[in-house]
Amino acid sequence: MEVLSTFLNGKNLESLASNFIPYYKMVTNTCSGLLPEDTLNWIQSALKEGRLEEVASRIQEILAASENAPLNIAVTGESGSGKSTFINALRGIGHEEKDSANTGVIETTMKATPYGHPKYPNVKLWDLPGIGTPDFHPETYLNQVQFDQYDFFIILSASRFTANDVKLVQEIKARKKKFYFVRTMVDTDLYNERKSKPKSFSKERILQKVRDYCLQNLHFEGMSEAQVFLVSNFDVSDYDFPKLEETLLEDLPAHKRHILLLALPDASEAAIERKKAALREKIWLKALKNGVLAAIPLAGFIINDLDTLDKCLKDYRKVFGVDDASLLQVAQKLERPVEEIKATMKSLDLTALIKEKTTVEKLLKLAEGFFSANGGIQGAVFHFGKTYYLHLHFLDVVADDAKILFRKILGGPF
Ligand SMILES: Nc1nc2c(ncn2[C@@H]2O[C@H](COP(=O)(O)OP(=O)(O)O)[C@@H](O)[C@H]2O)c(=O)[nH]1
Ligand SMILES: [Mg+2]
Repeated sequence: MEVLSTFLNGKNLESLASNFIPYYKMVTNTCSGLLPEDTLNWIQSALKEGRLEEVASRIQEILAASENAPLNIAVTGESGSGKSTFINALRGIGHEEKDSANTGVIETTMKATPYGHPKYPNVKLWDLPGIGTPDFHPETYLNQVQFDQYDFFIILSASRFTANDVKLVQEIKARKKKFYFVRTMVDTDLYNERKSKPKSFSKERILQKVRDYCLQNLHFEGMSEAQVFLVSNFDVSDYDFPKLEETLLEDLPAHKRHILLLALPDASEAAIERKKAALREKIWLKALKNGVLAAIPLAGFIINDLDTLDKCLKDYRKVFGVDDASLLQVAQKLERPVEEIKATMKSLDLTALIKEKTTVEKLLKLAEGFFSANGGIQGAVFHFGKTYYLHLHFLDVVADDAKILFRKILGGPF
């Protein structure tokens, strides 16, 4: 923030330019960041040369692209491998909800069916037809499902991967697309082993056995170097589900990573932290954009009225699944009154959040400290700083609520 305040007060482009990259790196130190290296360098020299309008519109473009990026995920595998259930799990919706992918039905169609993410409709999961027939031709199949529209492929199996799976993957590889092998239903493997051999049962050993078996099989079919993720579609916080999410995120380009990161279910504290870091970067970029614009005479300034703050808080609550509708769903799932859950949340009451004496005092102190450095606080600059901190404060409170809710879902106390 200091970098912005020095600039706003002294309009010192030289210092803004030289501080820009180190500050950006600091803000994004826990996430990988939306701005690629060449963009960072471009912004730095544009700032130095005072091309502020260009900087503002470039940042705006990048923010918009990250919010509107289309992401198409292909999910394939034999009928019964858990495709529909996996898709519902990634969309974070129950299998009995409306718009959920129908699970447990035998496939009859050869068409790919898209399922939009309920909160981020640009993110689409495609239920691809099974590939179980013996005379499977990967080339025809990929053309039929219009392979080029997908960002990557996920190949599911509930037992072992077949020659057809490998044939398909080799074709996907030849077309320079990414693929991931996912072995579903490991909860069933564990359950069965525990039933049949209760004395010698070891979770780790069974999982290792399943993994080795899958890898051996892939090897046998000609896939020597592969990774297999072991998951249960009924428990996305466990087994390799979190690792699968990490890997998908790592492999995507920055603007697509952002939208997937927001769309993934809040199924671990790490996932919640990831979202928080990504949003913190966005708040900083928006502040920088608005700060830069503020230096241009007559440019619009950041709006700080109650309606806008209310909308912003509501948006954060939605992103982290602590909005009214989500809380009601969780309450029903846990069979608890929704009021009881709401009573433990701090992000529900905007007025209280803003009025909270300590918070406001803290904000004012921070803002004053930063903004008085160069003598005198301009009204607009002060406002700007306060809004920036309020946004960060909202983000913290909402993310904390999300963690509280997550622990309750795992069975924590009320
Ligand atoms: N225990 C367990 N059952 C699963 C899992 N994934 C799917 N199922 C069940 O397996 C059956 C087939 O799943 P479905 O998603 O319809 O498979 P699809 O034909 O590939 O779409 C359904 O009864 C699901 O409830 C899983 O990870 N664990
Ligand atoms: Mg299905």
